[in-house]
Amino acid sequence: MNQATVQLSQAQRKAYREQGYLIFRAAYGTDRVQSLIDAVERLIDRALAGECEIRWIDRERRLPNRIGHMLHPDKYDAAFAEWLDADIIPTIEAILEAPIRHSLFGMLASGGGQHYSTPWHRDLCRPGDTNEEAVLHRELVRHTQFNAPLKPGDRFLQIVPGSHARPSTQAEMAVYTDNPNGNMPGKITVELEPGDIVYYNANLWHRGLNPEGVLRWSVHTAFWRADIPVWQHESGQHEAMLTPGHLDDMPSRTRTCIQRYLDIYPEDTPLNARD
Ligand SMILES: O=C(O)CCC(=O)C(=O)O
Repeated sequence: MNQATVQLSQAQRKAYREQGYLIFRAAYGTDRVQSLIDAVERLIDRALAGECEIRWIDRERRLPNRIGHMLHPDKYDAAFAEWLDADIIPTIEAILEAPIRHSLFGMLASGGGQHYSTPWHRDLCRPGDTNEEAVLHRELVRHTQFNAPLKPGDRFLQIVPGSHARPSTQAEMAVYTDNPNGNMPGKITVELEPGDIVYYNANLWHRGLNPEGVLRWSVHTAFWRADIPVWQHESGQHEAMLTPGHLDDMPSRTRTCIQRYLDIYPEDTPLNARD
């Protein structure tokens, strides 16, 4: 599938605004999933050969830890960009109803029986802060992030649907401050298989939980509307992206998204999205 444009239904638009997430089942085929797995395997080969650096859960067993910046020259693979061009960018432009720019592109990885969990959090605001509601409102449809699993049985992302659009409740604040790895009221577990993808607002209360360290490879990526200047948490990529020739070979939508990141890179210190 190479989609020039994607149209969301009214129901999908409403669900994304109100619930803060959208799941697409079998959004692309097994060939695409395999091409991404092959690309990660090539990345692992390069890391083992000392051509790029990644963190490991177990190097001998080819088990990488979370990998960041997979569109930078040392980790780039054409398969990543071809997927973004064909399947991802048109869908995100439909969700955000606007042209978009690159933000982050990496992979969540677990395995080898190593416990993995992140505490409950919202990425782009300070829970309980006086500006929490204003920031949540500002970020309703300016960005999205996604998890796209490459391995079966991805049951590791937990979210509280609808929480991106309202201040934190007292019960949520109690979990956040007293027991951030505990049970969050209203949580659901997002159940995905390879080819499925969940797009979600980064201000949903969410966490990753894989206590048994089951094998997980899930591409985890963010995009912003093209007119939003680069924030502190996504800054520092311009030098890598400006490596001579790097953008030239990329397919056009991906190259354009990265060029927009470069074009809107602030001259002064980038702002913190939580302010
Ligand atoms: O493991 C996950 O799915 C969640 C990751 C996450 O919350 C994060 O990187 O901010």
